[in-house]
Amino acid sequence: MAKFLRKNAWEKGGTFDNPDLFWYAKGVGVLQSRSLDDEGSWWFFAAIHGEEIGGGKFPNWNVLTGLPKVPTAPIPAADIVKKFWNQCQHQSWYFAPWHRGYLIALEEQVREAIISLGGPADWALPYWNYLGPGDQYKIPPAFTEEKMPDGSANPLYVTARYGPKSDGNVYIEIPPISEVCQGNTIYTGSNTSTPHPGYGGPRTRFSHDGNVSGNLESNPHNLVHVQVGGKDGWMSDPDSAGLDPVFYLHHCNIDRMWGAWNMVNDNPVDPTWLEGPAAMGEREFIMPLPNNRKGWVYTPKEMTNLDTLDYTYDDLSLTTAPLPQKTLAQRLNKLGAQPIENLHEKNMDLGSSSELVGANAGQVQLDGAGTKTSVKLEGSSWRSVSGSLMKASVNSLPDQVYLQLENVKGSADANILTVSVNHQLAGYVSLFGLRNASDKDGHNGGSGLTFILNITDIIDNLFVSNNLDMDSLEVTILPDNAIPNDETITVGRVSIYREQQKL
Ligand SMILES: [Cu+2]
Repeated sequence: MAKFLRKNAWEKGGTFDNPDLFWYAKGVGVLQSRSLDDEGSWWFFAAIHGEEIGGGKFPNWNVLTGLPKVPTAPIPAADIVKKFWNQCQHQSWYFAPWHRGYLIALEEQVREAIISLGGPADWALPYWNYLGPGDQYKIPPAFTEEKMPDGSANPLYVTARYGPKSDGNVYIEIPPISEVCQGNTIYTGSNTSTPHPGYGGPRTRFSHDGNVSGNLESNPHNLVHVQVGGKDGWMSDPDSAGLDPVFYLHHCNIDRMWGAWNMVNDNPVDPTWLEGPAAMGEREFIMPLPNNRKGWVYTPKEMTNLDTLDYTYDDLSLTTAPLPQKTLAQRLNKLGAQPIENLHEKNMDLGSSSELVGANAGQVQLDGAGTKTSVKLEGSSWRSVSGSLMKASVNSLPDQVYLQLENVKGSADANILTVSVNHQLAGYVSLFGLRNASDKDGHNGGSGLTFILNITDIIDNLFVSNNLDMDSLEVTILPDNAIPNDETITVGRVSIYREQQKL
């Protein structure tokens, strides 16, 4: 039996009548009263996630506006900073396990503070299931009240949280946010329902920022961040996100989704994943605990199974995403392939046989009104796509087709791009992490973010309507929010790939 049960934050209407939220606020208040250089402080924990928002050396957070006031001193000793700060794993197969350990440590710190105030010894971090029914797409009201019920300041209240329209109304838009990622059956790699690089992210080394997000990280995770934060909100940038108390409820839900996914899918067994980057001589995953401020070191292997940890969730059912078998059967039917039977294998791995079938002329700069670019298709490889659709059957699976926005660069994360191909919606991508990924002096050399969208359905529609014989595809990229005059967002190249499938 797990000792601690993480429950839905929207219980009791998401107000302070929910004891999990009431005590979370109280505990956060204690952590916020500690100084920046205290390993058990709110500010120290936010810096563990990331603090390089000013782009130089600390006090980077002095660029932040809004309440509560964020301290920028006293800075801990250099070796402490080096060991703990700027640790979060993004665009990486370590994304889920690193954040699981981070939440466990934060939860222990908050629980210890709650107990010191006479609160419940079994308190656990609640989750915000923005994809749940009813009002749950809205931020729980306890986060938007200026005051606690007794009239004291509410530690969960943050002013720099602006919502999807950047007007202060904080909620999650569904779509673009969805649970589609839960249908991917492969942790690192692709299958018929969701594109590369799999559910959990691409194989990387220690990856404080990177290039391509896995499906869980991409949607819902990245999209929720910029929808909550909005323009200049703390949640919109990984180097300030950990300052907002709602961050941990968002990540608690992401952790719950991973737990639910594990009810039917397996994590990697590759030792480089299980042992983590420290086994390769890189930084270790390390968190200060209340009784161990020097640090608890953990590996993905220790995070892989909820049964071996001391917490669980009141709800680990997530079944809205269609199973890949079902999607493949539907697809074959649509393409006129008969009969569909024996479609029971669980993992339909696409393998690594992908081929470039076209690219646009080169870099494009995004425009607030939408940017159009033409992707020229290469004759022979494009004919392989139509050929595979023509002879589609259970024994000869049709190609998957992907659109790639390569090396997207810019200075602000708070935007979502709507991407269309020949006027059909291809998908949405969030620019969370863009500033970091574009920084030439940053961890990733400034190569930007790359987004991969599965456009197989669009291609199937063109095929079924007899319109696949063409020289180019028209791609439109429309930013959600206006791009200010002093910012530019560029896309290095727009390309299209085909990938063969096998059962
Ligand atoms: Cu996050």
